[in-house]
Amino acid sequence: MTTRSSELFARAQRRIPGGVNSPVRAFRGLDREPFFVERAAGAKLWDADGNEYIDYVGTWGPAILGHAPRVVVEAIQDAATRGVSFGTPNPLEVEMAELICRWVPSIEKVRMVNSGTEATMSCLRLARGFTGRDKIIKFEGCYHGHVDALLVHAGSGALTHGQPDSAGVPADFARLTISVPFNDIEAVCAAFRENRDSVAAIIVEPVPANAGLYLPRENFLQSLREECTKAGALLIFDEVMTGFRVARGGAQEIYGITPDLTALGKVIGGGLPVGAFGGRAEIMDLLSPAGPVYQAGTLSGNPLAMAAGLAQLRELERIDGWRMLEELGTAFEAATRSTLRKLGLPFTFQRIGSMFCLFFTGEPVFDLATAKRSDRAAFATYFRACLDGGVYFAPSQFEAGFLSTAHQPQEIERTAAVVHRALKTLVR
Ligand code: KE4
Repeated sequence: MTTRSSELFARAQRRIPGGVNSPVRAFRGLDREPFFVERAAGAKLWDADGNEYIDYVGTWGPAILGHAPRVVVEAIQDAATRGVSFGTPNPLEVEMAELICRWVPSIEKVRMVNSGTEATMSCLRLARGFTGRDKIIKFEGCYHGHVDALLVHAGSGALTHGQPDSAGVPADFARLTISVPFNDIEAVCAAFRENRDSVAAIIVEPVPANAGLYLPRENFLQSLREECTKAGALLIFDEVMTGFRVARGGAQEIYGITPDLTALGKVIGGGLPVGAFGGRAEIMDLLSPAGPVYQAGTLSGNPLAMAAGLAQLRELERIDGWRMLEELGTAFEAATRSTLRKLGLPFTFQRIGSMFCLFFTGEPVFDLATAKRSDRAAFATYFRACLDGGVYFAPSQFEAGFLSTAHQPQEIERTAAVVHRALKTLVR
C-alpha cells in the first residue's frame, strides 16, 4: 500500500536533493522512508497518513515545551498582526538581548542570526578578527553546522552520511582547522604547542550531542579554559543544542566555565529560525558597525522569531521547566536502564537533563572513536521497531534524543513498553 508519505517522498526526490531539506531527515541506512509530518502538538506528531508518534526529536531541540505550545503560537499570531519583518531595529530584539545577557552572564553583548550555523560561523570570524590569528581547534565528531571551516571530522548528518569532511571544502580552508579527540587534553596541549601563537580559538560542544551524546570528563572543560587563556586563544562554547536546555544558563552554568564566546540557537527561536552569538563586550564590539569584523542578516532579529523565542523562554522560566525536564529525564533513564537489565543487554545509555542517547555498544562512550563502536545495524532494527510502535527517536545513532515539558508520565511509560519490545528483538 503506497502511503501519502511515500507519494510525497517520491515527488520530493524529483525536486529536492535526497528528497529532504536537511540530510538527517532522510532516514538513510535505516531501511525505511521518512514520514511527512502534517501536524504536531505537545509530545506528539501526526504524519500524512494519520499515524501518531510520541516524538523524542523535538525538531532537533527547539520544541522544549513540546510542539505548538499555546504561549508561543499566540505570541506569533499577535506579532504577525503588526507585520512579519521590518528590516529595522524593533523592541523585541532589545528584550531578547537583555534576557540572554541576564541568563548567561558570560554574554555581555549578543547578536541575533538565523541559524546555529550562522552563529558558529560568526564566532569564528570574530575570534580571528579579535586575535589576528587564523587557526581553529575543534573536536572529532562535534558538529557546529555546515560552516566550511568546521566540516572537518564533523558529526551529525555529516557523520551519518559518511561526509565528515565534506566535498567542496577547499583543502586550504580545512588546513586551518585542527581536529583532536574530545576528552583528550593532552592532544589539545600538543595542538597548541605545534601551532604556537597561531590558534584563534577552540570551538567545542561542551556536551557533544552530534555523535550520539557523551559527557566531558572531570575538569576537561576547565582545562580547555586554562589552555586557551595560556595560549591567548578564545574559548567558544557551541551551546546551540545545550543552551537554555540543560540549564537556564546552559552547560556553562552546570560546569561553571566562562567561555569567551557562546553560540546559541534552537530553543531561543521557539521553533522559528533563530541563532545568536555573544560574549565579552570587548570582543563583540569588534563587530560592524562598531568595529571592523563584518557580519549581517536580513532577517536577524525578525519580530516573529523574537516573539516566539521570548514567549518560549519566559514560559520555560515561569514553570521552572528545567526541574520538570530533569524529573522526566530521570524517569526515562530509570525505565530504559531497567529494560536493559531485564533483557541482559549491556548497551550504554547516557543523559544530561532532557538530552539522552542509547549506544548499541557495551563499551563506555566518551568520544567519536568509542561512539563509532556502536552496532548501527542493531540501532536501525531498534529504530524501526520503535517507529512501528509509535515512538519516534532520532533517525541516526549519531544524534541525541530530546524530552520536552509536554511529555507526560503515561507517555514515558508507553515508550518504555515499546522500547522493551524493540530491544527484545535484539536479544540473541
Ligand atoms: P543549524 O544551522 O542546523 O540551525 O545549527 C547547526 C548546529 C550548530 N551547533 C550544534 C551543536 C548543532 O547541534 C547544530 C545543528 N544540530 C543538528 C542536529 N544534530 C541539526 C539537524 C539537522 O542538521 O537537520
